Amino acid sequence: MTTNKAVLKFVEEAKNLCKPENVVWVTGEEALYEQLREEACKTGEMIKLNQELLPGCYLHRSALNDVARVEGRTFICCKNKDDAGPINNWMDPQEAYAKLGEIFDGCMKGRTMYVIPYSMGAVGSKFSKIGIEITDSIYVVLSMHIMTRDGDKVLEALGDSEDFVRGLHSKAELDEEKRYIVHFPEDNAIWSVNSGYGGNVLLGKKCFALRIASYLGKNEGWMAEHMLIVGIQNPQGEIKYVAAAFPSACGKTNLAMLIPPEIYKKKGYKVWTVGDDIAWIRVGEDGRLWAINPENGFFGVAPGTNMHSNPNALLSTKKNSIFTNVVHDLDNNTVWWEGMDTPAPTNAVNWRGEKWDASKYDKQDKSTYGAHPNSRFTAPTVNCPCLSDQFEAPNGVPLSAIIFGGRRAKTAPLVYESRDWNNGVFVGSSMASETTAAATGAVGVVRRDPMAMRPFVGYNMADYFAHWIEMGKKITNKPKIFNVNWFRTDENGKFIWPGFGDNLRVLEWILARCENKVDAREVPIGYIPYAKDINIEGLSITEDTVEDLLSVDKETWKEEAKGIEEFYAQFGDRLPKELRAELETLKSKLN
Ligand code: OXD
Ligand code: MN
Repeated sequence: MTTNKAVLKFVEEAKNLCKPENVVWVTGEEALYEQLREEACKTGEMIKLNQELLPGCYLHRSALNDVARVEGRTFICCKNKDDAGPINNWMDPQEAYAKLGEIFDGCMKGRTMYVIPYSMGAVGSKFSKIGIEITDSIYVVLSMHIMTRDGDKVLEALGDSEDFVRGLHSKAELDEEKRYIVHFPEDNAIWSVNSGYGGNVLLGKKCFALRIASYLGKNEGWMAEHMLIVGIQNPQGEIKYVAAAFPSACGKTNLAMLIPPEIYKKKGYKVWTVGDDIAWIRVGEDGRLWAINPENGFFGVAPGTNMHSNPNALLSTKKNSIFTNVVHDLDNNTVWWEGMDTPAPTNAVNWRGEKWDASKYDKQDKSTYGAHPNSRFTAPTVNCPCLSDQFEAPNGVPLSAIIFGGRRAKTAPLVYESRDWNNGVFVGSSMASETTAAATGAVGVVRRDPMAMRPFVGYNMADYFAHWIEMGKKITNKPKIFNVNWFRTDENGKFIWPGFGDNLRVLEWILARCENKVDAREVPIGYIPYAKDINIEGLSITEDTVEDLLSVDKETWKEEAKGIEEFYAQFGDRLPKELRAELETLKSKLN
């Protein structure tokens, strides 16, 4: 426990509102987690898996109506509606407190309220920030234990300070109609109710480390980004770090844990994971950008993860992990999902908790799936075989490059480099991708997703763009900004680029550009590689295919420029003039 008055007041107020039967503080002692695991297994909230094959691992099933983030029910509640901007849902803070207050009132009757002190970033580092999450869900307590640094050591680091994010969560009745994920950036507070799905309830992640932190970053002069951080070690042993933003489910975790192709391995290339989802980025004393991963675990999408696509992610889940909404293999009490490289179990239960017949599986028919397409694992970062030795570095790692990307079948080339910082911000601001299963709503529709932050900016997106432009003025030693697209398709809709580990070939070009070791060709959208400079040794594609992958079709891009202009229109005068100018430059270069 603590004597911190602000923490005690926060807990007291939550107690008075939610009226739990009792209150348990998460101290960090293993005995408490063990007791909670046992309790969750008794009530059916979790299933203990085969402890020989998967030590410390559990299976959880969410409610059927509660399997993804709910962007339509996610709100930014600041006093002035314009400060939330045209992309976010907005609610007046007083109205939100009143409306949710009613839902929270008495919602924990007969239940235990858990108080989780947690740190985003290494405990005590000046890069880190502290949160307290109050919840009535054991699943949340145990998942936060994996995803963050939690317990008494965090309260010690907090001391008497009032500087912590106040997070209140209740699964309440899991009522979809009363489900709200609400942020109060001006009060450093998050209220989440009627959901039990990770992205809505593990408040340290999207809610704090992106939405609230992006707001704090704007005010304090740093950046909270939806980016992986990865280190590439060359045969000389030098490691260069890049941060990359992709919309949800574009293979971010795969890139963060990339396995070099054989020929690269032989030469001595290695890849080190710092983070797979979120980066907090500051300007260092040396004028470079430095990034930390504020999380302590991976909340990865299970389907498609296998020993070929991402062995490091799969191996990360082999102990002390929680699986949500995957297939339960009853024969050996383990888990399975679509895209696993072992045969489907014959005696199994699907994510809905029903007996599952794998032989009826039909890709076109979701009702036949064993695992939910957005089923997840929560795995400790320490399990990752390629975890960077800089993972705990209090000041993070220096960035050589920032990479944006998305899923574009035709428009964007395999890779291009922006002309300078502001042009790079333009590239990030106009990013687009096809929607995926990570968020509820239509799948396969193209949507603009600036810096992959569309669902995660805690204030007006136009001001967020302005913040990027402002940051550029402070970085004396700027990383270069690139855009990649692994997802170009041929006339049959097949991916042209092999992707996965072979993406290292593109990263190699990017790093060579950062060190001025390779030339590039100027095209209207920026600089692209000469095809010969993308190493295709050992691949079955030819230099002509690379030429194709790098092609920039002016007519397609004129359409793209129109799309950007339409997207920008909603920001009105708040859009930074620098971005307007970049758009005009693009248009004139295309003519
Ligand atoms: C996620 C996401 O990381 O949806 O879960 O971006
Ligand atoms: Mn994400």
